[in-house]
Amino acid sequence: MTRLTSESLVGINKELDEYNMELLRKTGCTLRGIASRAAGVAETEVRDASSSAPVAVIPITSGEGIIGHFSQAVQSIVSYIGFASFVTREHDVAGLAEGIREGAKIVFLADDNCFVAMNLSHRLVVDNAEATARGYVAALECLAGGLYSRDVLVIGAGQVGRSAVCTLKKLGAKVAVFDINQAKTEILLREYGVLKEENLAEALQRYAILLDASPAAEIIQAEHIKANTIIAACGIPLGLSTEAYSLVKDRLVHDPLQIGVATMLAMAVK
Ligand code: 2YJ
Repeated sequence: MTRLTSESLVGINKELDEYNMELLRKTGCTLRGIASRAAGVAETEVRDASSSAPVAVIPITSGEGIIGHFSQAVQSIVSYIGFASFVTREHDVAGLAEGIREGAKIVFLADDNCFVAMNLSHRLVVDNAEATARGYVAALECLAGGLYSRDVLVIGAGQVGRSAVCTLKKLGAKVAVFDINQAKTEILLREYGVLKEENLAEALQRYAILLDASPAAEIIQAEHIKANTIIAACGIPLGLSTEAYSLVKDRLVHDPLQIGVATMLAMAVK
């Protein structure tokens, strides 16, 4: 995950209802529905857990430090899914101690390299990269009306892209991967038997179902968008040109944090 900026997070809490409606309109599923599907739990199970698992979000100052609005945005998403939640007043170790003292059963915390949710009762650690991959694959599945035997192009073979490949394979999709670093694609070819695409512009002419997990901007252009193109784009920044975006926006799922965090929570209650 690219380091988020406070500008991209500032309005999240106020816009969750609107975003939820947008997801429902595009995919037929709500944020909680997508997260539950991604985690492999019934939505009722997530709802039931919400009354017994208070959540603390702990601001972490290490490395590049606190990102303005980050903890508040995470907390607002957790709260939107239905869980009692709070941001600790203290940071770092003192924040963790405060969260536990105040009764948190699940904690969220992130530094520059790692973003996790931990269910303290279940001794379970959920990583944001895996949750984001699973969440976006679930969103893509809803957008596509199923992925079994469908051709899917994954762009980017970093942590999220690799995890998305694994999830897509489990769903029976025919997966192709492009990464600017071909050594990374080679590993996925050996591990999962994916198809290796070497020329992105050319590959984009052939695929209609895309999962963009790359941090590159402007890689998807208007000429790549077909009437049936659908895109789940977890990469930041969004990899579409302005024109490509306007052509596909009703068949595109993209956000800075919401699907990843909601899926972390659904995976953490399992
Ligand atoms: O607590 C804070 O405000 C900050 N320490 C949050 C840092 C958020 N971390 C990131 O944006 C990292 N790029 C996350 C990397 C996760 C890799 N899977």
